[in-house]
Amino acid sequence: MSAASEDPDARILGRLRAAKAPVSGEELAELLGCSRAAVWKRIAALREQGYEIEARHAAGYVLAGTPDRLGPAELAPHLRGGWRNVHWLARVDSTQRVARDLARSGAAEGTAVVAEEQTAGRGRLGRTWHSPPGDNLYCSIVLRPPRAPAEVPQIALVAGLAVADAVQETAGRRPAIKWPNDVLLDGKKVCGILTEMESEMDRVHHVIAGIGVNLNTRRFPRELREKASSLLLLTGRPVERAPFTARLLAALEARYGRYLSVGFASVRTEWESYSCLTGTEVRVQGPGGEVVGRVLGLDDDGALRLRGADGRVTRIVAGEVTLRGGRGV
Ligand code: BT5
Repeated sequence: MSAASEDPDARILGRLRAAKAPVSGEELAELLGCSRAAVWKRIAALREQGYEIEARHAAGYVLAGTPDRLGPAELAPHLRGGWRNVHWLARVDSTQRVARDLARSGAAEGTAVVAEEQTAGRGRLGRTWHSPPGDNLYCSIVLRPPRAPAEVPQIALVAGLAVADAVQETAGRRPAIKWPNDVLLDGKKVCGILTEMESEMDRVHHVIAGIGVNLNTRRFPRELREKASSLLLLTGRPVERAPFTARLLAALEARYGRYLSVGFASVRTEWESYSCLTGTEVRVQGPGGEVVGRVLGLDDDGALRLRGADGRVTRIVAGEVTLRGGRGV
């Protein structure tokens, strides 16, 4: 799909949206450099996609309603930063797979893939991400950090901070982050982040930051009901998905840019201010076995620091955290 700014449908919709009065077919033809008949065909195609475009006799076209979709025409008016190359798909196995393929064929940093529905949405460690159509955000972004592979886990933390920014701005409430990558509102998981990379020993080819945010889901499958929720369920207000997506991309671009220029220290303090684990007793299931201790915070490089009963401090780089004596989210 072409960049949003070049999309003729986006230009028609942009003109209609900005107009205070009906816009003539002649004016739209001039805008696009095509015939009035070609404009008429495009209008018909937009109606097929769910746009309500009225034709007022002898006056012109009026946009009376837009479908709730994350396509380029809907997203373009909201995008704020430099990342504007957004590929939209109605239905896909996983946006991670599409973004990886784009990255392998040279897609630039900031290229994003957004889908209305995922048929095989992925979590970490082979788990699945519940991705019903139309309600939420499923997004994967290509990043090319000039960093060593060992530093890449920090990017999941940067992404978590960006999601927390966007959730706070939208819900008007402060979310919590559960290390490493869950964003919670009222103790329920509203977002998951999956970062995957392809690299050599000392050089990262690309990182795909995959972000799923439950925006407008009203009903979760039984097995998720206790621990998952959506912004709609928690705030009582539906979320307009296009502005939310634009907000998230802008937040990620800003946070990631600062991380690259200033380093992880720029992320650490703010990340810790969102963390719901600091000071709590946790159990961490990691690649090296189980560790139990009280969470002290993040290390300079993003590792989680725990103090065990014997006073020793352990650094955790990867793993599953559960609250001791309580349930994990
Ligand atoms: C994650 O994994 O939380 C990462 C999820 C990343 C999803 C995005 S969507 C866009 C992109 N494309 C993809 O295919 N993936 C990324 P993890 O920490 O492993 O958590 C997975 C667990 O969360 C599951 O085992 C469920 O228990 C729970 N879960 C599944 N779907 C959920 C949902 N929609 N909301 C909340 N929790 C969910």
